[in-house]
Amino acid sequence: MKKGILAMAMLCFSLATFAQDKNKKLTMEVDGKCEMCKMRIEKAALGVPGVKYATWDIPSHQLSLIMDERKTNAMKVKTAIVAVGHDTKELKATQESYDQVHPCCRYREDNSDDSKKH
Ligand SMILES: [Cu+2]
Repeated sequence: MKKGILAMAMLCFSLATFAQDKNKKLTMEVDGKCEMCKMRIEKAALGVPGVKYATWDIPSHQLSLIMDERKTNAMKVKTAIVAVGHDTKELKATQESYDQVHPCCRYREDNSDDSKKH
């Protein structure tokens, strides 16, 4: 009985270790428009302790990350990104944070009438 519990504990431990990759690669969708958004998004992502690499692709809106899962997780990165005003799929920026982005970066107004802006 005791051996069984020990084996289970060891199995759980090894699974947990396996699940926590120190160089975990992942991509997530982040809304944005331009080079300025790219810099803002990457800076926010890299500002999260444990994030080693972050690059955001303008046309695809994909943020590619390499992170130490023992130190951080996708949710923390998303929280940092919405804090600077960029929406992710699961988490949206508050109106307040969104209002802080540069007017040319107002990605939410993409579908509005362009003729009014120019
Ligand atoms: Cu921008």
